[in-house]
Amino acid sequence: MLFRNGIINPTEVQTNIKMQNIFKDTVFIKGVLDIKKMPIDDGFEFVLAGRSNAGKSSALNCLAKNKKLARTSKTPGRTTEINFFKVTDEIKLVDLPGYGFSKISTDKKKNLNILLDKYFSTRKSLRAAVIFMDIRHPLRENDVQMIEFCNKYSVPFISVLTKSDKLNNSAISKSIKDIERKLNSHNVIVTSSKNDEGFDKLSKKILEFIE
Ligand SMILES: Nc1nc2c(ncn2[C@@H]2O[C@H](COP(=O)(O)OP(=O)(O)OP(=O)(O)O)[C@@H](O)[C@H]2O)c(=O)[nH]1
Ligand SMILES: [Mg+2]
Repeated sequence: MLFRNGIINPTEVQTNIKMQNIFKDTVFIKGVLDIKKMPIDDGFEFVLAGRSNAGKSSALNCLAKNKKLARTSKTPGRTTEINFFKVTDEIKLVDLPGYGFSKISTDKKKNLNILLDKYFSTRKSLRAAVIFMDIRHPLRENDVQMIEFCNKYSVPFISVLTKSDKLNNSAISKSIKDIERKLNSHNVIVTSSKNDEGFDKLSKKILEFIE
């Protein structure tokens, strides 16, 4: 990896990143509800957003090939803090509590919104948001708000349709077409955590944001 003069060869770093599953050694750092307690703002950070129960934490586990990494649940509202995960020394994933969960108190929702506003507006390492949507109920009002939120802070977003195992192939194709049309040809990635599908594509897409 080092040239003889001690300089890192960037082409070789990129090749290594592409050849291995870079997410395989991902570990939990901490969960926070206070911007001051967030890990140091360096490297490249990717935030996992979406409605409660969309499958964000399950997707994180599939990327890392580790079912025990992030807690998942049938009951919406499983993730309650902003959870930071270290992928490598340079890359972090941030698993957010889901939006659209009615049982969270109004005060908690308000605090979370303020925190996310601060996070999106100040976090220098934030490279992109991955927005997860259940393929059966995509682009709900909250998802559109999330996309507008990303646009407001000039944070690029990656759209992911989850739970493709719940639909047949023709319904999947129809859904993709419909959403891509609504998003002005913005490409979507289709995944199934149950069948472990679509995560190589998602992994590649995330890495495109790392220069
Ligand atoms: N069939 C199927 N179920 C899935 C898939 N992904 C997630 N689930 C299930 O959906 C439920 C919610 O998954 P989570 O990963 O906890 O969802 P989340 O978006 O992190 O939810 P919050 O933490 O509440 O915001 C769990 O019961 C998962 O097993 C999928 O691709 N296929
Ligand atoms: Mg979760």
